[in-house]
Amino acid sequence: MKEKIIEKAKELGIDDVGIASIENYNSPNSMDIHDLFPTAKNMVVLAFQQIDNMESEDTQFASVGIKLISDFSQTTSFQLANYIKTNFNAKVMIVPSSGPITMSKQTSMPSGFVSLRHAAYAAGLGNFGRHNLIIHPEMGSKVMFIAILTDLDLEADSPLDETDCTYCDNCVKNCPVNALDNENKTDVMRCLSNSQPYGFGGNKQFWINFINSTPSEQEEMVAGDNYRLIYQAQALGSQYVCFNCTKTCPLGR
Ligand code: B12
Ligand code: SF4
Ligand code: SF4
Repeated sequence: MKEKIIEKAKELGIDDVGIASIENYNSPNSMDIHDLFPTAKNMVVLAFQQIDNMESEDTQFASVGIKLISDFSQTTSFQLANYIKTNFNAKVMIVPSSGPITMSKQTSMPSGFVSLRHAAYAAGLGNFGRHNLIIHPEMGSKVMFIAILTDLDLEADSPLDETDCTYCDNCVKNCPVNALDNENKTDVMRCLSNSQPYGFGGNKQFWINFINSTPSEQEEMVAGDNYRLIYQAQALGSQYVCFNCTKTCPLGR
């Protein structure tokens, strides 16, 4: 069964696959998987190599790379999930590449229902680096993940004991807002404000300023560049404009 799933994944263009048992998945700050899918036994974790848009100096062009990989991973994971469901008579649920996330006023920190980094670690697809991201043995830091939760019995892979991180500190030194200064903990609010200036925070601030402006100022605001960038980020779903911690990491092909 496991071999057939891996074979199908490769046929769909998925770069790597690992299996994690729910028992081995340990993300203390995320939801209990059984609250989402009570009979879940395993996670089929899928790894996707990022393309090189992130290296472009044009932030909008860099940003669409994430949108492209996200669309591809969403489609192929759906196809693979359907294959598992149909061929092995299993229940399947997909953890998409970003949402859903908790974004309540109380917790303030965005947190995924399921942590794909911890899932990838449990599935043997890599280990944490100094940038708090998973480093894949071949793809290095330029890799993204999706997971399929299933009630199927599958032989789980083992986590990798060692990290490939060389602690060269490129990621730390190149973070424009020092969000990686403290080891094992990204300063989420610093990263968010720098990497997603047209995301939720920028959008909220725009409307607060709008409410406090005169009608003629408001007209100028909605015709201005800032609003156009906010609109585009929401419409395209590509909100990241900083990739420094990923693109300056020398690991990977
Ligand atoms: C919300 C979110 C964000 C938020 C907040 C992140 C956060 N709270 O940790 C913000 C906007 C800041 C963000 C930024 C980025 N993100 Co993001 N993000 C997510 C999302 C949706 C949820 C993450 C989450 O739940 N975190 C909360 C909990 C789980 O984190 P935590 O318990 O505090 O975990 C920390 C510790 O475990 C620690 N840690 C450090 N060392 C070690 C060692 C071990 C052994 C262990 C167990 C843990 C550990 O690392 C964690 C971070 O501090 C995931 C997708 C998903 N569903 O998982 C993508 C995800 C984590 N993001 C991803 C990426 C690529 C990025 C960015 C590079 C964006 C970009 N420009 O492309 C930056 C990188 C920032 C950085 N260097 O940390 C990828 C990571 C891929 C990878 N190779 O690991 C993910 C998995 C998306 C995906 N589908 O692949 N992200
Ligand atoms: S995405 Fe940018 S701001 Fe966020 S941690 Fe990485 S380098 Fe820093
Ligand atoms: S840039 Fe250097 S320190 Fe940062 S994750 Fe990559 S190898 Fe590790």
